[in-house]
Amino acid sequence: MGLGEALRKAMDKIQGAGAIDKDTIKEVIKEIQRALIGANVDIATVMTLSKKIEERAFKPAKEGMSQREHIVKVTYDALVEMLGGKENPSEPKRILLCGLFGAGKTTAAGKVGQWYKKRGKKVGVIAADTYRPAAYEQLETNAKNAGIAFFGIKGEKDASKVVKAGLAELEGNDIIICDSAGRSGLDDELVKEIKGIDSAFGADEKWLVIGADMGNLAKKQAQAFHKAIGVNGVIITRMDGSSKGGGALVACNETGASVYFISTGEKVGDFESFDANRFLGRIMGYGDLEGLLEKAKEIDMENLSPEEIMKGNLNFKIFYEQLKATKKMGPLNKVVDMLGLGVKMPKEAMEMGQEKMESFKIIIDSMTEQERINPDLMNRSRIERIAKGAGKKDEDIRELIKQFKKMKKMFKRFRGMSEKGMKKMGEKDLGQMVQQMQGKKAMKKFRLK
Ligand SMILES: Nc1nc2c(ncn2[C@@H]2O[C@H](COP(=O)(O)OP(=O)(O)OP(=O)(O)O)[C@@H](O)[C@H]2O)c(=O)[nH]1
Ligand SMILES: [Mg+2]
Repeated sequence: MGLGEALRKAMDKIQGAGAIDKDTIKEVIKEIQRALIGANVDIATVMTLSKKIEERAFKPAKEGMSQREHIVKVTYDALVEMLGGKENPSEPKRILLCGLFGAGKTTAAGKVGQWYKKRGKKVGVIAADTYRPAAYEQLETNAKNAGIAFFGIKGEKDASKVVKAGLAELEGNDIIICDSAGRSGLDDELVKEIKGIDSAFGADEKWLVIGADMGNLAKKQAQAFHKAIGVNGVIITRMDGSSKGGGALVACNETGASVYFISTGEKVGDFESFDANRFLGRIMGYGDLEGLLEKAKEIDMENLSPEEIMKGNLNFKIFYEQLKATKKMGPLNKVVDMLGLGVKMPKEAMEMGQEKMESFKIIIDSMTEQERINPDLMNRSRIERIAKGAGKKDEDIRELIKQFKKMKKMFKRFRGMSEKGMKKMGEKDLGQMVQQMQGKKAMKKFRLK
């Protein structure tokens, strides 16, 4: 059982409990402890967290929040605090990557490069690992895959020399990343080498690359690197292949060196900026609820009736509001994905252009109120009448009806999921979720039965 599943099980206990009393809390905390220890989180940290949850759990819930919701929130917040995470710098100039053998530095060099490149930066990498024989070629390939500039001097053994030449060659890039050699341990030789590279390179960011499989040992390593060369950020790699990732994350957070990125595979795109909320939400199977709610805050769906939608009573009025909302939220598929529901939106509805939306609006305006509320009334003569009134072709009306039916079908499927999947999410039903999206109710991370 992975960390996410184990934590979810603990949360489910709160939902399943008849009454919320001291025993329930104790049991939940025990489950959480088991989950964290299983992920190699250090015991002392687990105990601190347990205490924190216990202390906060019995404080009165905020207005509008049930005791259950309060406890879930308290637990979730404590977990987020424990995981830490800080936004990675948006304007780094020179990033030096360091770490032990096989940590994933050379791979990360390409990943970091692509990450910033995608955000409009011009990026180059320097191959300052003059230790491993094929390091030059490996980084060259990674740079190519990432679409960033590369510099190295084949056969050169003096890393500082390479760095100096690289800085001159890559001048004009917004960001320069420097790969360095690893060793089996942080010995004097490695410290000396990294210091040498750094004095030639002048890093404003020194990031330690560390494998998730280190688990809570990551703490010692991060501390040692920090003491020796002054690390200010961490990249945790191989999050895809180790159950100890949680432990590594927590350990790094404790050293005060923020985890900026996590690497989740060998490909250059398997890389994400680390955010505790998102991470936790995802591993626990809640989808990126926080991210969704953030987006939803900006949305105004005044006329949308979630209950009606969920009953399957989707009509043209609601349909139009829904389209408008979809438009504001960005691709709805992404939204659905964030919720972890695994449902696909009809492509046409997601990619609908502004023009088409306007056209739909005009058509819906030309309907009678009855037609808007009861789409089943639609027949040939009505279609012809609406088309005339709206100054559109019959096909346009038929297309709207087609889109409408697709959306209706999708909501039906949502409803089916609300009975299974949403329970897992801790949501009472999708209707409530839509209400949350509307911002009508207080934004809560989870809604419980
Ligand atoms: N599954 C998985 N593999 C990874 C990840 N990051 C790196 N790797 C693999 O780990 C191995 C070592 O990665 P490198 O980037 O060469 O590590 P390094 O720190 O540069 O190693 P040295 O230069 O020898 O110190 C490679 O086979 C990578 O493909 C990751 O996030 N997930
Ligand atoms: Mg390397």
